[in-house]
Amino acid sequence: MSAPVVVVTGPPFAGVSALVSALRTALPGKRIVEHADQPDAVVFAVSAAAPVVGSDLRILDDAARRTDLVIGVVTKIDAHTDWPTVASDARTVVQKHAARYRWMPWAGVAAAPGTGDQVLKELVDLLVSGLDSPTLARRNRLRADESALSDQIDALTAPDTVAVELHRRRDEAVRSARTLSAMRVRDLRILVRHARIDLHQQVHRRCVDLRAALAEEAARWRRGVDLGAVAAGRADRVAAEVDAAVAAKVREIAGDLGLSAPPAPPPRVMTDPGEPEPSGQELETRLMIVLGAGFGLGVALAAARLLAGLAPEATAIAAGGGAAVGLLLAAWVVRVRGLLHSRARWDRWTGAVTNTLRADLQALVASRLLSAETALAAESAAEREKVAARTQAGLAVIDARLRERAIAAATAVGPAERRLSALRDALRAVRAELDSITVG
Ligand SMILES: Nc1nc2c(ncn2[C@@H]2O[C@H](COP(=O)(O)OP(=O)(O)O)[C@@H](O)[C@H]2O)c(=O)[nH]1
Ligand SMILES: [Mg+2]
Repeated sequence: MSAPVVVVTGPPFAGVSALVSALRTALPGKRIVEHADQPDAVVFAVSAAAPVVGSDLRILDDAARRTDLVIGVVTKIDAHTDWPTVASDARTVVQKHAARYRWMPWAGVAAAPGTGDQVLKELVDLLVSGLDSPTLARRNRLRADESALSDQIDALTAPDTVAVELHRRRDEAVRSARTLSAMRVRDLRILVRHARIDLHQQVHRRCVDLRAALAEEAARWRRGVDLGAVAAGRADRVAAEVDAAVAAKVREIAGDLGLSAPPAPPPRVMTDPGEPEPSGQELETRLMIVLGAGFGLGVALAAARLLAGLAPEATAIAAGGGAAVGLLLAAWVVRVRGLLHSRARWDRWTGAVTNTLRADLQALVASRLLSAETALAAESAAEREKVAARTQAGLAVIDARLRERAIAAATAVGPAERRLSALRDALRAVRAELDSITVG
């Protein structure tokens, strides 16, 4: 007869390897291993330093699938004086986990103590008497049957994983279609709002620059220069730049949303700023001439007196020279005054030109963005409809497969139920037999 096989198992660092080598020395007639398919006994080791957790219980279940004799062990009791508490907690957790562990014995061991003697006797005694039991072979066989029957019942009652996966894919398709459509609408609105702010700032900046440039031109204006034409040329250029900026923004928004840019509407007709106000001020001009003449006369008299003083014999020439100087100065004063007046007029006019242009460009930005938003929203809605149609088609395929599975499951339900109840009867019988042996 071959040597009985004892598996020692437990969570990492529980002290399994140390316990295996200690048991090999203590029980030379047995095969002590860490893994075996069908052991005669299982030692489940947990460290006195750590409570039992869910993953530890899975290790125990796996090891004891075909073995009824399972002994619980708390290791390293030399280093942890509170080990009885740990042992009692471990026992409670394991008992709660499965009814079959109700009668499982527990012992404390110190297989490789840091200080002091090895403590192994209680475990060795439990193993020896357990392995000697005449009913062990039968109990282990029944335990293997119990596990096999439970596996078959689990397989029959397990949820249909394909159907679960199909349901998951269905939910995801619906969710992503919904998110996509909500995102598109929100993104379009946000992008247009940002574009509007940016373009209004551009209009403001360009108009401020234009105003400054035209004010400079007006300050330098000379007779004969057509500042009206210069201002019109520059305003056209600014309008063309803003128009191009709006078109670029619309293309950018469309690109961001994966839509095609709507065609640009025909260029907007700009408001004609009109001619500068007529110089008009007749009264002022006349007043200027009178004042200029008075000033000239004063200068003429003063100059004549000065010249007469210098050359008393040539009074007539002095009077003539004085009159000429007076006349020249009077003409110059009137002319300069006229020039300054015209420059001020041009300056006011260029201010009005820029204000009109600004209002026009702001209206252009607003109307172009509004029509772009409308066109893009329509295209996006069409796109969403296409996506929705594709999603619907995908859902129809999934639903058809789900229906197929449901029908197949419904037709198989009779035989499956019969098989399940037979398996459950068999399991009950195996457990009853196990109980009778344990109790008896
Ligand atoms: N104090 C003490 N330490 C132990 C005992 N048994 C094992 N150890 C220590 O616990 C650690 C893990 O031991 P090991 O046998 O390798 O655990 P395994 O990972 O379960 O195989 C090692 O550092 C051992 O020295 C013991 O009885 N007493
Ligand atoms: Mg080890």
